[in-house]
Amino acid sequence: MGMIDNHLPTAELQALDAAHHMHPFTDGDKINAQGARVITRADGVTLTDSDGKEYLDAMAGLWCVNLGYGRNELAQVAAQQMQQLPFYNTFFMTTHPPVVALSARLAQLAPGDLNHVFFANGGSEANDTNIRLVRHFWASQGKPDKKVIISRKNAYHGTSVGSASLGGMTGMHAQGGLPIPDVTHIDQPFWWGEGGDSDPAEFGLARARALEAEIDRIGEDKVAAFIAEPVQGAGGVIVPPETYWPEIQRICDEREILLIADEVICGFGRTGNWFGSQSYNISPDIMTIAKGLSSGYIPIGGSIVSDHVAEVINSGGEFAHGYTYSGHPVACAVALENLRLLDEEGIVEHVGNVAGPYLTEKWKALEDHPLVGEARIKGMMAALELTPDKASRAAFEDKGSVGLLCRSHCFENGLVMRCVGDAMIISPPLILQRSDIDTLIERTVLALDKTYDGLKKDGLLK
Ligand code: PXG
Repeated sequence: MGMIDNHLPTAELQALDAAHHMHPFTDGDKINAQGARVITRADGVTLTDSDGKEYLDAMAGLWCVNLGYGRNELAQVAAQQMQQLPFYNTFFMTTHPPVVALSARLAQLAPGDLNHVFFANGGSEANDTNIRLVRHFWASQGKPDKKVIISRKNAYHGTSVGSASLGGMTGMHAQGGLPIPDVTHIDQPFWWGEGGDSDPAEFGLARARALEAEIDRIGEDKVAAFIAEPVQGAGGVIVPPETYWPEIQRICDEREILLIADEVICGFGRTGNWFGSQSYNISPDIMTIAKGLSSGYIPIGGSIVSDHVAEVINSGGEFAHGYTYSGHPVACAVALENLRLLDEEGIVEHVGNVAGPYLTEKWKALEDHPLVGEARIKGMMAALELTPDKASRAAFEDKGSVGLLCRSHCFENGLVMRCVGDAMIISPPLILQRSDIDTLIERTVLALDKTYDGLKKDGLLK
């Protein structure tokens, strides 16, 4: 019924896609010449393409399908909500049951006094909300100059003009004249790539103290907030040294600035707790959420804010901000059902106590492979740094090419794994079972072996 099941042949789909569809973060000429991979269905942790080939999806879509594919409960809830109330807005003194229920549930799940939710359609929009929220928060207390937001180099916070400015990716800033004014970026806690001779603990402290130095440089009376992902995702699954977050928290406690934890990837079980902030003992004033909130089944995101922030914003008159689809009833109903399933099926505990530890053991063992310099993992997000020389933590000369090569071997082997430069990245559905993890590791090793053999043949290794 209405499903695009008997689709056009692959080549025709590719030709139409090339003619009419512009892809995000893609070289247009390249994809149009090569033809896009067409994914037609998915179930559990497995994707199927238009030629019937199956892949283990070790990226959970785009870091989001936490619950795995094919959960009919979510489809049913969406259909019911569409029949009962497909849309109504939450502007103009109005609300509806799904947005009320989801807000209350998120307040329950979120740590500390994070009890109030402002909804968006994804992470970028939510971070745009945060920019306006934190600046308005200080301005409405008579501090309009307190508007600088400190972020980090190589952070990812979205692609709208505001959220991409918060992000620290120079390639993105170069397109479109970013960042917007009053956003600055400090160095990231990336020991493998930038730690030099220091030990990781010492390096973590130093990189945290860069925040203190930046606040002093700008002047505390001009800084509104610091934003960071508990574990950087798109930047390459950068798991910070254990010393990093306690020191950041100390600085945020001592200084009069707000702390925004961007939980778009880390939230909803990914790190073994409901939120990455809990895994690192962080007490944010605002959390950005999206992705796993609905397991990617429908677009929804938001900002969960503390009692104090909400109090100030609420007492400041009208906050002139919001999206047509803020708190969309169908999206809220689906998210609520997703949270119910994550909870009732013990999936966060499964990550913390079963799948996470098992994957960690297997992933860490990949450090024995001649191509792998470091295997990093937190819960169910992980990276492998590929290197031509482990001892010196050297990078490949043609940066990024080895990662791409390894990624193409993964596709051949029926494994979807992403590369960030020459780091291989996974962020699988949280429902992964032991046997799935064994398959994932087997296919990873096969791809690493093929990559290694190819490099050796070409004389690119020491
Ligand atoms: N914050 C974080 C931490 C994210 O990872 C966003 C905000 C933006 O969310 P939306 O829903 O607006 O996309 C993200 C998104 C990648 C990749 O290639 C990562 C993201 C999005 C697209 C690609 O790793 N993360």
